[in-house]
Amino acid sequence: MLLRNALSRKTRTLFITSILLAAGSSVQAVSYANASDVGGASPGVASAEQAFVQIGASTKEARSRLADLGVSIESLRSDSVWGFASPSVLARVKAAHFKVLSHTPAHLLDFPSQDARFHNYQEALAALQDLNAKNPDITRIQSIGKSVEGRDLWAFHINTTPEALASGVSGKPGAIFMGNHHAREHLSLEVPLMLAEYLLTNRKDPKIAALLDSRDIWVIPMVNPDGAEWDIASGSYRSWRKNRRDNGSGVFGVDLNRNYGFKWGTGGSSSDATSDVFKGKTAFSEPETQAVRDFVDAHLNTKVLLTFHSYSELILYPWGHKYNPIENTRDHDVFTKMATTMAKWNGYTPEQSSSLYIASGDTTDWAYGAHGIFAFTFELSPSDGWSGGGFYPGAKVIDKVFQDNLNPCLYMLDVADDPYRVLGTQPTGGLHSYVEPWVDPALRW
Ligand code: 0X9
Ligand code: ZN
Repeated sequence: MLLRNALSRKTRTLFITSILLAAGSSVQAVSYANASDVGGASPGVASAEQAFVQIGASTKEARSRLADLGVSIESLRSDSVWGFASPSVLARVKAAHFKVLSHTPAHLLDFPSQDARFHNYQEALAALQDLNAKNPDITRIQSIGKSVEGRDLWAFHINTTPEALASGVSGKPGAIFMGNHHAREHLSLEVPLMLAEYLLTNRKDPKIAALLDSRDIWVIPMVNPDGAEWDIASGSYRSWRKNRRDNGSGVFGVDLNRNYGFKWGTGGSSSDATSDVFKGKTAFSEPETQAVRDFVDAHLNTKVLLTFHSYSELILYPWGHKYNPIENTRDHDVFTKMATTMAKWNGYTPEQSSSLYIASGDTTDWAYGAHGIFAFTFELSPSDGWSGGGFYPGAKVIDKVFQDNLNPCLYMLDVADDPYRVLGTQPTGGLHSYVEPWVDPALRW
């Protein structure tokens, strides 16, 4: 029923289930947030409110045009997309003769429950501190910068060489796992956090020990703490995406995944500050993206990077700012081989990110474009927003989503020493027997 791109991958027929945080959730409001403000626009001013809209669009070109106009596309099928649009974005969409098929003010969206297990900022830090306390010999917590509102951006370092741990600099091949660029994508924090926990809990397992001994591992689970806290601070989910940059006139937020400085602003992002895909005033205008940039620039041993987002069950690789594939065919082959291999474990759809829609300024285009890092975006579960809960699938999915993505993460770690070796068809002598070209789905690491 659906076109290739829209179909084979996802029916991302979204629905944003929730906005309201479950009563009794342990997620706490924080002092930073002004709970009387709603959605980053003028409180209570209906005309400034974001809306969740369905817009007719049946090609990737039409979707890219909508992204250009400032729509934050969250879900798509063959004939239309769903996404968020501010009033001014919506006006431009209509002026461009797109059909708006449905329109739901953001505050009317439904809500999930039982989300206490998700980590807020303090809880995420506490979880890292706990892991650090249990594994002080091979872990360290480091701030890589501060958010717009002054929160530390925490990085969790795992390295078995004491000098590397102390200095934060290692000669071992590096892997970075990141989460929560987008505020409402809370599951994208849980998975890297659980990965750190898994690696340390199983540190005596010979296979894991071999990985830990030979890799420089960084987990940066919450790149956008202000936005994530804002999303939950009132006790009701706000479906907030951006950071909390004050753009003036009661308008807040820059889309951090449009703010990286590689081909910044060349499509699929907006200069309208009210847009959910506002690219910021300049490339790397935001302290959060600056922190990631500076961190990666200072860790040139980084070979692979995985940034978690949600949702749709996709494995995305550059380019995202244009439809053309990566020019370096060998690199392109590595990306596609890694993506298809990882997809055999998690069942996600591997594809170039611009097949979804063109978007410039994202993490992976920059990491690969600036540093040649094999950088992937995972769009976690659910595949479908209507039945799956969209950004708010509930805590019940956390364990399965982590398990689905464990082997892909271990594979990323494994191949980090030399990602080009995935092109070989023979056993590589790597740490594991994921022997290409087949992958045994039952393989346990
Ligand atoms: O639009 C995004 O930033 C990502 N999707 S999300 O629903 N998590 O917001 C996808 C980015 C993929 N990259 C490009 N299409 N360039
Ligand atoms: Zn995202």
